[in-house]
Amino acid sequence: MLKKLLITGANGQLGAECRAKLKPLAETIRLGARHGLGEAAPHEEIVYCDLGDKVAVEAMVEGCDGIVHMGGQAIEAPWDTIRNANIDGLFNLYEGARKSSVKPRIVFASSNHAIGFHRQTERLDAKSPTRPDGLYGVSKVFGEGLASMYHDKFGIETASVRIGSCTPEPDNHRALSTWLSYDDLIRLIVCIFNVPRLGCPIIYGASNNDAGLWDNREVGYIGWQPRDNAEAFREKIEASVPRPSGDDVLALYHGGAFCGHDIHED
Ligand code: 15L
Repeated sequence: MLKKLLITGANGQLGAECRAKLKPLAETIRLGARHGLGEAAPHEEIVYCDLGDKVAVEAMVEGCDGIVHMGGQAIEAPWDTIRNANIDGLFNLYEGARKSSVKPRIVFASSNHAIGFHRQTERLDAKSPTRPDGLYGVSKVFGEGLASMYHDKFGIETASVRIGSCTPEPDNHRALSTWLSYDDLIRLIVCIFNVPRLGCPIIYGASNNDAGLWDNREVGYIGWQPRDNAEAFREKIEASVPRPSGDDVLALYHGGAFCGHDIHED
């Protein structure tokens, strides 16, 4: 059992899910966000900080033997926003980990948008080249690189999870391939903290979807077996969501709509 698990972005959709379900993993859960965490339960500590604030982030990380980093900018945005949260913010987090009195194991919420410009006709694994589909995707590639460097140089273990579409249920045709159920996400995080030697793997965060595009055989040693399958929602989606045409980015690329976004200026 972990002594202290930090969940960043704990007020976000996935952070809140982790807050609700990861209690059995640690004696104490430290929750980080800029605002909106409500009352702390007896096993919780609340820390408000901006990821761009180095001193505050290092203090937040100190003493945590596990980190689930869900914080940061989660969709495409102007560069300043991405740089503060996902570039400077992630560097601050890893510097906190390097300087901490305990070496944490980290789950980094990377994204499918690190490989978003690969065509959906290709199946990808951890060795496939990155192919980001926007500034947000580039920041996730940066994060994976940072994790790799802190592993090689300082022995800090990170699982970079390229999360697909993590929602209560898949809600469009692309998500029939990219969906990750909340329960499979939680099961994955538990496996990441329980495996004796983690290393620094890339893991595709998708459920056991019949229409899946990603191959996780390289990380079989983690013992994660996703159980949910987006196929159960196919009929509902076919009946309620128009199918994108074959030349629509939604149907062409792993990253879907993100591939069609322009650079966001302020
Ligand atoms: C992501 O990385 C986003 O954080 C999320 O909002 C979804 O857009 C998801 O990817 C997706 O590709 O469905």
